Amino acid sequence: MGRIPKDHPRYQSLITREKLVAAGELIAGAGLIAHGRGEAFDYLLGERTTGPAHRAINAAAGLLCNAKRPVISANGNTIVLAAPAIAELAIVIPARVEVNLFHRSPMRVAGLAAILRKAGIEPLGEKPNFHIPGLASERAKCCRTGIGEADVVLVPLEDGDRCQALVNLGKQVIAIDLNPLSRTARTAHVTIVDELTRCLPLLITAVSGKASIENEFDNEKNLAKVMKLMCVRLETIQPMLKDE
Ligand code: PTJ
Repeated sequence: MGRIPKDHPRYQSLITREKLVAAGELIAGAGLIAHGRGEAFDYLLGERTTGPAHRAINAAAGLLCNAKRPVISANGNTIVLAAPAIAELAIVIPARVEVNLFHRSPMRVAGLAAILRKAGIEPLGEKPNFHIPGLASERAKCCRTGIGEADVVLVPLEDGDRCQALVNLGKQVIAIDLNPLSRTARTAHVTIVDELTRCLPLLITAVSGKASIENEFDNEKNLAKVMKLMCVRLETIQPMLKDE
């Protein structure tokens, strides 16, 4: 990892990038691109957890606490950036964690599962025996006792096709995605538009307090509020830039 001066104004952001790069082949090439896209949307949010994100976190906690078979689906970016928080969340819910990759290879699955084991949980995913119908990508491969039989699935950094396939299978889907315009964000039942490592501790706290179910939660309306916040932020930044 290259040396990053601690007083760099974007120290945390640079450390996160280095972490992804240092993970080598455990991160898909496309995972680096996905991270950059996430960063761009996070700028528009002001790099903070917004009100709509807090509401989505509560709605997600309600779903997870009341699920019979909750599963957290974890990909390369999620595990490399947040394995300890994913493990903690899985323990407090409690839920199973399944390694499920878009760019699947035995080496990546084994390496990522090992990181989760080090974080204290035994993940599923290394021996898939279930196929998500209607999905051509490698992400269709999963475990019957995990994603296959889950009633609620948490999918951080999901791709749109699989999110739709999980919804078609009758699962309640919770997405974490900084892009409120993505197909995943619009297809999931609850979308937390927030940065993964920022919102996981909040989700753990909400689950620990056994958050009340947000029956009133409307994903479409909540996403519209997020986009409104982004527009307001751009409008308020613009005059500031003109003054410079
Ligand atoms: O590890 P694999 O093989 O399963 O591949 C994982 C990636 C991320 C490559 C795969 O799932 C993928 O291609 O995802 P997408 O379709 O690029 O979508 C990723 C979404 O996550 C984008 O909408 C990003 O804005 C968003 N995102 C990226 N980083 C973060 C994020 N959202 C929350 N927190 C982040 N740190």
